[in-house]
Amino acid sequence: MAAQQTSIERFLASAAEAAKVILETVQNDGFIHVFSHLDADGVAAAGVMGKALYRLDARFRIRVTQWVDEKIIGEIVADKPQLVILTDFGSGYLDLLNEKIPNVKVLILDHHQITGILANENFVQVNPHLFGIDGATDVSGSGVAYFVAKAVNALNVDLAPVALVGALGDMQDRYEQRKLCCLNEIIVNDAVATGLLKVEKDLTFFGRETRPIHKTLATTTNPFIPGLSGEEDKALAFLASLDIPIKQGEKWRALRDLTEDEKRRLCSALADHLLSKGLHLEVENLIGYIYVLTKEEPNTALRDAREFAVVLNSTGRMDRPSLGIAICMGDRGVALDEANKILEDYRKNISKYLGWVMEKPERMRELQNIYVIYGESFINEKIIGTVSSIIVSGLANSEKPLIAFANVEKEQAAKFSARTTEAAIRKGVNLGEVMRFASEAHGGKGGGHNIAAGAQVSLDKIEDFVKTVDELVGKQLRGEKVGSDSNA
Ligand SMILES: [Mn+2]
Repeated sequence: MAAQQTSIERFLASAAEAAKVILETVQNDGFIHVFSHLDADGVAAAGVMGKALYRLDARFRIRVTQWVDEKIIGEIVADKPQLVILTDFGSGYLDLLNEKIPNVKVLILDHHQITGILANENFVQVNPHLFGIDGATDVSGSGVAYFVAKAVNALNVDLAPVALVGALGDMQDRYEQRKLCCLNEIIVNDAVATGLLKVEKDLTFFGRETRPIHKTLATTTNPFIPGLSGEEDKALAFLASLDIPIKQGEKWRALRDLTEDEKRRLCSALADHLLSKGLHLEVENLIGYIYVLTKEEPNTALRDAREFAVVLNSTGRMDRPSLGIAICMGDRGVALDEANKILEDYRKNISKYLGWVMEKPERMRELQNIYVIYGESFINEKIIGTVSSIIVSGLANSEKPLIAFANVEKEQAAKFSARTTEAAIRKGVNLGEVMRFASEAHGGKGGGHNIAAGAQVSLDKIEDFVKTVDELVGKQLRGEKVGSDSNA
């Protein structure tokens, strides 16, 4: 899967071209509008671009939204910017951008699948897919922004850790042992070379820096551990049986605090436990690459790049992306305290939603080829993607993708989020295509990656859309192509 050197070189050349546009705009004292996606990767991308522009003493503003539409573009145009920079989205909206802002310089720094044609000399698009590099695994939106920032000024190499946080937020660690590869690996090497990152191999359970070890075990869904996942008391008993103390004095111990010997015992006991449940998982599957931000305080969420990503994601999803951006730009203190509170609220919301979904069977229905969560007016449309990701990782039939929707009353629309597993992708599922074709068939819009995608349709089209998605996934599972690719 590794890209050829030449594609990487061509990608970097296009990043340099975008950097030139930024430098020219700043030289002419142009006003720049940065416009980014609200997930962890988008917030990280906005932070990378924001810091690069700040260092240039540029006049700019940053705005973060969940999607691109006519109304938002109208507001941006009304700001009269000399340059619009879209990060972590844009490639799915080329036609719309061309129609609505044809006469302004636009940079599209994205890694999503490209739809439409770039036929405007004011537009520069930097996207790995243009060079045969997989944007789902090999570089994220913040990574694309990073390569542009680095081409603007080599000093911006210190933003490499933030770019990796974005990649991990987009779950790009899908190579063996959860390694980041290809363009992401170049960023890893930059971060290591500047002394800002240390790469270790360890148990990859989430919460390594901040979460009490029994909670880490109980909240693990990747892999899902029957008898431990979701069961804190059993996780406590499990650790007690291994003579692993859960506290050091008054302080809870996190995974990072365990000795090598304790980790070895934990690993082999987990392997035995999984085997006893009929899951043939090698211990190696529990071990993987850990990305440690060496300049961050130990036992804080920013120290572990995967935990950092969750902090950013929560600020975006809870309508406080400026906090996440400030942290990416180097702010700690008040911004970080505030972000930690937001993270708490975010977690409470997620567990409320998970409980709600599981409470009644009609809230999650199983169709022939997919599962559907009817979030309707209960689940916040900004959080439904996270809820879907958590639920899909615990599904018994992992070849069936999951789609979930929430109603956005003021737009009379339903927002769908679709998630699936590697197993389904190996069988031919591509949710980006499914969401795009199914939504277009019912007057909406959609797209994304093979493993995670989204769409929007009007409220009266929900059932028709769900039916089409079920059919299209069925087609893909049978190895048939979906839709015509006329506008790709
Ligand atoms: Mn992204």
